[in-house]
Amino acid sequence: MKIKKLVVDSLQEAVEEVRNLYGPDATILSTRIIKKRLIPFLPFISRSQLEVTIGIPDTEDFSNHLKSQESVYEEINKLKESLREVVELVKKQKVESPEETKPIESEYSLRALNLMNKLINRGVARDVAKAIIDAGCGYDYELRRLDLKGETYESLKMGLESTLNLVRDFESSLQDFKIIALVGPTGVGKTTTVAKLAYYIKELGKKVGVITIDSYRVGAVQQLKTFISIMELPFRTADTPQRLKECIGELSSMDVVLVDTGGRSHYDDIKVKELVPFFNKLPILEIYFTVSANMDERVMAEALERFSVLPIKGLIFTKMDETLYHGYVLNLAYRTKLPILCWTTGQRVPKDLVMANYEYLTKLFLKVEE
Ligand SMILES: Nc1nc2c(ncn2[C@@H]2O[C@H](COP(=O)(O)OP(=O)(O)OP(=O)(O)O)[C@@H](O)[C@H]2O)c(=O)[nH]1
Ligand SMILES: [Mg+2]
Repeated sequence: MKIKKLVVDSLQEAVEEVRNLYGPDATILSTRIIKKRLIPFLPFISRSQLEVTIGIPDTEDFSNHLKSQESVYEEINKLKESLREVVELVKKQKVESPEETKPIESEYSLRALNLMNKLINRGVARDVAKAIIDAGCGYDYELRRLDLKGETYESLKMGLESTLNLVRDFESSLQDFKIIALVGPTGVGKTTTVAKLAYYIKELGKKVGVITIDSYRVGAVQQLKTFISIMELPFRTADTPQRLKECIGELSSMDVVLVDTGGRSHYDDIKVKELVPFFNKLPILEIYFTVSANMDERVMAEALERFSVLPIKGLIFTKMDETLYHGYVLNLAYRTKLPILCWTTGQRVPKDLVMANYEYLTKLFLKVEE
């Protein structure tokens, strides 16, 4: 800041002078009354005047400020230019491949999009969610977009019915003798599910027997034996393929024979392949790949691939209560086209079992996210 002094006759004059000479930012710092001699050698002939001290802000400071502002504007302009180039590039790409870059939003009504997002948020892969929503939508000529065919629940159910396979005729298929075996990775809940299924089939008024080939783990045999004896159902242990065939023969008067297998790490190819001779040439056999719904979907798919040395007939998903991402279940079922037999929803035997049905699945995905 620069300091100047002015001598004026009045404060009014001082204010005007300061404004005119130094602009609106100058300020009066102090004033002092002085005596000015009218005739230099006659000190008693004088008059009073005002000496004003003025503060003038440094012009250099302003220019620096302006300069830094200018460089900010320059930067902004450069950014704008680059942004314009990016936008042009994107537009060009859109023209070159209209299908790939076509925004999905423009194809669907808001409520169809909402539903699709709901599925995606619960782990359903985009392509699977799209297939489900497409199947639950029709073209609305007024909206000029795909819209849900009915209310959300009905439309989602319709979508699921046309895209996913479920074992719907399980009860009626129990007319003839059959063997149902559960295979899958360790600890997913095979034994617990065998016990739940045994109870469910018994409650249908069918005769059911249970065999375990998980004979090398004493605890595992005991666990299932306890469940089955409480239900007063016949139980057998088979440690060789030959013994399994004998046990099946012994239980041939049953409507259903359930077979529990010991869990095998799907990374242990030898252990998985050990199962093959047990199920070789067994008639009327249905093998269900049992997997936990809380597993990563890539691990599920990998495990299924390894277990496919056996003729897998369908899928069972356990521990539905231990995940919110039920989409992984849909993804595996959709991609493999294998039918789902049932889900398990907790540890309680025989309670926590849901035989596959589209209503359950629909409600599962329409539940408000916690
Ligand atoms: N939360 C929950 N737990 C379950 C469910 N099903 C089974 N479990 C539990 O998972 C654990 C393993 O269950 P098992 O039935 O022994 O599993 P497994 O596949 O037979 O195991 P291995 O024979 O060792 O391969 C037990 O603690 C069960 O209570 C389910 O639907 N939900
Ligand atoms: Mg087991």
